[in-house]
Amino acid sequence: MSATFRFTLNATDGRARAGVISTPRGDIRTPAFMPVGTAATVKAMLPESVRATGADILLGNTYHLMLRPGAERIARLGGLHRFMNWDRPILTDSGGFQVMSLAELRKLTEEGVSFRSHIDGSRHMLSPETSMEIQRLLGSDIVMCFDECPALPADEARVAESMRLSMRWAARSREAFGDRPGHALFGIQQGGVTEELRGESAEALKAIGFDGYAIGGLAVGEGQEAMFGVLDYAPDMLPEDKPRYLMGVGKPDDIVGAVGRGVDMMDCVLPSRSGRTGQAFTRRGVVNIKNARHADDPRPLDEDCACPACRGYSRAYLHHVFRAGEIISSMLLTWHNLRYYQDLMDGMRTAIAAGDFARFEADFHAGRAGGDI
Ligand code: PRF
Ligand code: ZN
Repeated sequence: MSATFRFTLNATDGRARAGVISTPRGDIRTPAFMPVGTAATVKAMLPESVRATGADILLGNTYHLMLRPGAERIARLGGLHRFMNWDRPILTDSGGFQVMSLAELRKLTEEGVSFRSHIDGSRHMLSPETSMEIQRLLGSDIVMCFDECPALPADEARVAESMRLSMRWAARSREAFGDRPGHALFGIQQGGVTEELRGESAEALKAIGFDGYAIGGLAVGEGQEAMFGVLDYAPDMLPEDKPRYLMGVGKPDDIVGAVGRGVDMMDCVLPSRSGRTGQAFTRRGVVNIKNARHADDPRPLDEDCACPACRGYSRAYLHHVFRAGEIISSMLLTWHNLRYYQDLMDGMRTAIAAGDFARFEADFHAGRAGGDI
């Protein structure tokens, strides 16, 4: 690992951890939530607004950006940071997961995945080598290994075979990534919900050596109980002195449970996507702003939130602009949801530093138990 990319663990409380990932583009306070900026934008938000919610890092997607507008074009225009006007750290996912969920006519071989674009039907190939090259062209600060995430339900033999392919791809990703000071490469553990396979995957990744370790293959339909079951052992299989990233998670209670089990980083489309469908996360639970009972409600979405949507607008207004299909509805609800997620992370970081995480978790669940909001 380069001296310019460093993880410092500042406090632990039970299995929960608080620290800082230092990068040349700025610090990432952990536990960290990464808003998703798939197409070089966090939808409905200006980058400075995303920063104002408290985000230290964004997630971008190799799959979408290679198809549109193209990695070479972004490189010619000065890289993804410059292109989207976000100068802080960016983590990019490697594309394999998105190919499997979005692309058409996929063909998986030892070499990689060939597929047709879901946008225009054009043919493409992703492999560990091409994924590393695209993420280099984008200028990503944290590059993810090229992996395969089996669709669930899948039998254990299929999950084992897929995990072993991902581990061979992890070695090829490491080799193709090379030595890039200031940039990090994260491995991705697979193995479904089988402890032995998770262990085998962790050993394979540690033998290769990465700057951080992701837990992949979860939140793919197994349910929270099964996911927490895996998180009861999976983070402890990974190096203590490197960041641990749970990919594609999750709802607020998933996030609190994951942090309590030793996860340092997460990403999810939920706060931004829900903002566009009228769903708001609050300290007292989920509010569906389209519901008629908000039509005359002068209260803010969340009394304890300092975001622009809660400081300046009533539920009645938010209900009206959502029903009217006004663009400001997506802007305000996305801002609120991202702020809620970042406040949640900040609360956890503070609680871990104070040795108070158990109380934080109890208060979090009690606050949401209130019923009708
Ligand atoms: N692998 C990659 N990206 C991902 C996942 C994975 O397993 C998941 C699973 N929740 C989300 N995003 N590369
Ligand atoms: Zn708010």
